[in-house]
Amino acid sequence: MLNTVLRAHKPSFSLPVGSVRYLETTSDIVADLKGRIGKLAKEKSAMMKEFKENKAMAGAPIGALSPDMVYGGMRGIKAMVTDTSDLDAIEGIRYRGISLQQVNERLPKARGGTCGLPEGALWLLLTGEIPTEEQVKLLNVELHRRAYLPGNVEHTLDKLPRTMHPMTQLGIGILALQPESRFADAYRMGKMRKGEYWEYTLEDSLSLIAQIPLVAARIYRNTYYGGKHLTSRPDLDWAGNYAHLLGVSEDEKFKEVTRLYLMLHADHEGGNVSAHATHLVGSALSDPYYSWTAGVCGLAGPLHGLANQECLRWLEKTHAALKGAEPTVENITEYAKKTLAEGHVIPGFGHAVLRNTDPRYMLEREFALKYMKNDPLVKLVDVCFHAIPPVLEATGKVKNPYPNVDAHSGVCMKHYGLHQSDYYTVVFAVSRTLGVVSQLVWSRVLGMPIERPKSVTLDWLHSTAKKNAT
Ligand code: CMX
Repeated sequence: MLNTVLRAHKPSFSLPVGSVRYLETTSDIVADLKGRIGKLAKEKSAMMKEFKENKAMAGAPIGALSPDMVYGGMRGIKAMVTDTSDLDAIEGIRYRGISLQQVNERLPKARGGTCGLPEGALWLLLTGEIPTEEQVKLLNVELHRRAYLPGNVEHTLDKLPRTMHPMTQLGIGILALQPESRFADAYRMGKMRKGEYWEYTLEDSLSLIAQIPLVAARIYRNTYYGGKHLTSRPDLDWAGNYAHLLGVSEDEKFKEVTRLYLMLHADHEGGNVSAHATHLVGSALSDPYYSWTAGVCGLAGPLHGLANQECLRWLEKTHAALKGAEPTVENITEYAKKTLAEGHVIPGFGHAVLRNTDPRYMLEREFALKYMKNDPLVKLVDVCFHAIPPVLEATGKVKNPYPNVDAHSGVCMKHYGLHQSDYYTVVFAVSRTLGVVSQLVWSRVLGMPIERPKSVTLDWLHSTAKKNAT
């Protein structure tokens, strides 16, 4: 059924050390994927065309702009188009209009599993359709075929200091893969027409998705297991194989929680730091490897992706401070107040857009209460769920006092032996690759231009606001 050919590629420019191989794809599943994206593209392109032809529609107001939005991190400014997912302040993230709860229920599962497969989420993000089991199976075959790392990339990763933060290693690893980009190669050689940009972006995206678990697992095994690596299992799905490569647990539930985690974190619309950074860099026609490296650097920030590592640390510190006492709403309330009084945020609570408990948190909570409810940290998370929102509400300034997904993820991972919290954001990044590359493909489908917003000086903002204030 599949007709995929690996061939040695002979590019015209000088290559770094190592064997760079390109994948020439004519597989039925990639053709199927492209066909479905193409079908949706017709519908979406018709909308774009209408904007281009109808000046009144293109210039119609869609919201007012005020100085607090400009100096306030651009909150509330509707300034990007991202079709893959949409974040509702109350319901949480929806992949192509479908709530995460529904996505989890409707996506194909691994044999014996209950969690939607993340590669199914990729299909949904790209095409707007829930894939069949057969499509997900074939997509996995395709991803396994693309799952290799050139020797020079392995060498680069293996030579990094073990003390370097895993996210720094990940950024280097993805950038080291950049010479694999078919998009960059085709652009450089002038052999790609504008209408074909998205197909090359899709090719790179699929390869990057196939490669990133290998990079991430290599970083993990180099950093914490003395460079002893495991080999991929082609019988496993994308996330199950990643869990296997990490090698922390033989428990099938670890594979299942990894599938859940990678499905839940796949996409979070376009304005968050890592997605926006990826989109911005991609808008300069930098290829997916360059673009996602930029996003990964943003994900490494403590107010964004790094929060899940901070979160586990905070829970561990709280657990230690209890000195063996059971967590209660009373003692956790006191501890949370102390954290605030010391001038720290409570990691895992609050959100820039959400105004409710994160549904991703609820799905992880459901899993945790089903499979690990006696774990002391799970018990602590459960008490935090009840104790912390009133403490944050009482500050009078926190817009969303409820937990976000990071408040639960670390505990689920630690339960199965993945306890190195410095590594957590890498797992997040593996998952988020699915969303950001889907967004890149769609930016190229829709022919989005280079981003170049206008900045203003503070003097201009101040004097204009003064003049216009009523
Ligand atoms: N603990 C203490 N204070 C908090 C808080 C928390 N969990 N969440 C918000 N606040 C504070 C803010 O620091 C801000 O204080 P100042 O006015 O003194 O600066 C005030 O409440 C208002 O903030 P906000 O409008 O409610 O939230 P922001 O949009 O500014 O920030 C976020 C959102 C996520 C950075 C913030 O809630 C936070 O720092 N949370 C803890 C870190 C965290 O969990 N990050 C992961 C987020 C998920 C993700 O993006 O992936």
